[in-house]
Amino acid sequence: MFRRILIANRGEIALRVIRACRELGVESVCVYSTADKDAPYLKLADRAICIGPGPAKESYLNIPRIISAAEMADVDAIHPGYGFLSERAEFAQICRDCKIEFIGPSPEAMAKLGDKVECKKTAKANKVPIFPGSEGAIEDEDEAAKIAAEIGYPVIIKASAGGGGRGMRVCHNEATLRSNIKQASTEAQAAFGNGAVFIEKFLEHARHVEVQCLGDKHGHAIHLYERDCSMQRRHQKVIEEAPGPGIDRRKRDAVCEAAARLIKAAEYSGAATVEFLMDEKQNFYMLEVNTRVQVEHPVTELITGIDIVKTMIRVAAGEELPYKQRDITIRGHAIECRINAEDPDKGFRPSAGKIDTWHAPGGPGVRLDTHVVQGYTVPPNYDSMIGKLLVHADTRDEALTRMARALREFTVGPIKTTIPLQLRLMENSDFRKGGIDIHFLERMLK
Ligand code: MV4
Repeated sequence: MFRRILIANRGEIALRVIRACRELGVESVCVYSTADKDAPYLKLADRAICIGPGPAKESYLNIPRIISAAEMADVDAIHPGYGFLSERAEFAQICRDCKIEFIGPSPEAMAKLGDKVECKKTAKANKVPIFPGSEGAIEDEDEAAKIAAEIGYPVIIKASAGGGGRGMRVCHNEATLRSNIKQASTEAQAAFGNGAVFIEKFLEHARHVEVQCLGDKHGHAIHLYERDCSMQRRHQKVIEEAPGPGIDRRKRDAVCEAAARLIKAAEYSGAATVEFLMDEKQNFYMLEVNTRVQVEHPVTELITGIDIVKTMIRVAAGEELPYKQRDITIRGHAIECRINAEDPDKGFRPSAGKIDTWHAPGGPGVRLDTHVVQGYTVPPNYDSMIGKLLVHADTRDEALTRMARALREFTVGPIKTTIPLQLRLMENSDFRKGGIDIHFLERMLK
């Protein structure tokens, strides 16, 4: 096991990794920007090192500063958390060059799965269902039009290096497809330094189902079942849950086994999430692979009893996965609400500032992952998530009721949060039925 780990992140995920380190008996070194200098979680790390000013480019995204801190603190490994440098293959490569273990996949596995065209090729070769479309990157308009005529409209243009909905265009006919393809490629080149685009069949009504996977450096890969993350707005998830409501046993096994197959084929080590869209008949199609620990990983921890962050650290240190697939079973139902410092009544405008009132919920089956305490000031520099409220119960219905109860206990002020919206959603009859699609929330807010 490692002696000491540097955490190249901030907020609740930095605290989540500090806690995992403490339980593993590993020292933690947290880096921070001046905007986070008073953050209380820094006191829980064994050491905290300032790496620069508030803007992420000068701190949490600044590779030389992070590597300098790692060298100075003499760490064995770096945990990147999510966001920031977590999915940058160059960063994983620099860590390797500096003989610091990157807690995540190899740069090769990251690059292979992070490139959507490459990822789809690997998926296809391993019988993981994908949307029909171009086999690789599209070279010109005529080629796009020919493929679209075969698969039928609507089609969607995506950037191979894009992700999380960036660089996508839906086309309902040949004219719009032709006029969009070049522009999409030019924009992808400017945004991602890679102009490769591809097209696939566009699915209108779908659920977002993603499968949590774990791999080790000895060729093992398992899945920890799925999460449903359909409750989202502008590609920002608002509520996640596990298992996916109403998914049949056979479909569940099929999607989860497909995801684990892909991770194994990529010789992946660490935590990965394979994203799928699922239609009304529970047919599923792979979208992309996230090569990091995700915000919503705790819902999976609650239903499986497995500590995903500790397992990531163990496999990065070279240990074999301590679980076989048959050890993984689902117990009950878990729901997560992402608590954001935003005002849902004002277009989800960020609501940074000092938190004078913070009464956190508790009691049976409640977990709160947050770096916030009463008196904490939310800095304006970063994303607006201030915590994740989770519940676990025997059934989905009990979990929904428990979440409503916990949200009612939660008092935050004077900043605005998403709590009132999430409380409304817990009482929404369509959500309670289960199986809402990815457009539900935006439809409801209109
Ligand atoms: C799609 C799609 C429909 N058909 N691909 C958006 C994020 C990126 N991961 C892929 N996305 C989509 N890809 C096909 N072929 C619809 C979306 C999509 C979406 C997916 C997941 C969660 C929310 C979404 C919101 C809008 C569109």
